[in-house]
Amino acid sequence: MLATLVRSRETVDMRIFARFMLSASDESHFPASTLPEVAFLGRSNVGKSSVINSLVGSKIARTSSTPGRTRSINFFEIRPAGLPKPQLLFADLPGYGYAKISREISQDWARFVDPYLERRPTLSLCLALMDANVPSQESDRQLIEFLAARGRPHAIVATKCDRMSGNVLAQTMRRFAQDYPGIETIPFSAKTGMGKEALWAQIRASASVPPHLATARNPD
Ligand SMILES: Nc1nc2c(ncn2[C@@H]2O[C@H](COP(=O)(O)OP(=O)(O)O)[C@@H](O)[C@H]2O)c(=O)[nH]1
Ligand SMILES: [Mg+2]
Repeated sequence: MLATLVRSRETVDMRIFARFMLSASDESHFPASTLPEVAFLGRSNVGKSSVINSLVGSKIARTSSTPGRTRSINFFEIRPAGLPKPQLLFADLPGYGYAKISREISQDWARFVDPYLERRPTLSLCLALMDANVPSQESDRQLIEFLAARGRPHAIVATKCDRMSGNVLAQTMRRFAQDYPGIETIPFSAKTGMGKEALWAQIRASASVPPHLATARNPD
């Protein structure tokens, strides 16, 4: 009896299924607000799509080495294996912060990103991604101020931490704590999987999704 129980625990399917829903460049195209939603924000090339792919364990969000390609909000449905329905949505937002395209981008922001961040009723967590390898950016500070001013729950994901040694990483995390006091900051690497469990825990806590999402592991 016990052996059967143990075996069945071991074979619980922990996979995450993610499905691309739609790409919206206008408020009227946003999907219905029926599930808790997590927004991924940050400068172009910071690693937004890579973080999403790493969390769900498949290449669902398109990554690019050309900055500023995403000019719309890409929505994904997230469903843990064994549950019949999606439990939450991920939203991959357009990047900001590249001078060359900043005017177009800021028009996009005014037209549909600001309204999204201001009014989306089910938005339960905003993840502000910041490259751990580059100094603190004015545009990132502005984003955090924007979110704080609107009372949106937010956390920082420090990306590409595989590029630094343990010492430098510790220093960098102290710098984040100084620059953004009181804001949860998760060191992350899409390459090594560092921070993946911590980020899932944060997402689960904010979205109140079933506990096994937090410990979900994907086959390599
Ligand atoms: N070394 C390293 N490179 C990364 C990591 N995450 C993303 N990148 C690289 O950074 C570039 C931009 O990534 P992408 O996810 O497309 O960024 P986005 O524009 O914010 O969606 C790509 O060349 C990725 O391969 C990471 O954790 N470590
Ligand atoms: Mg992207």
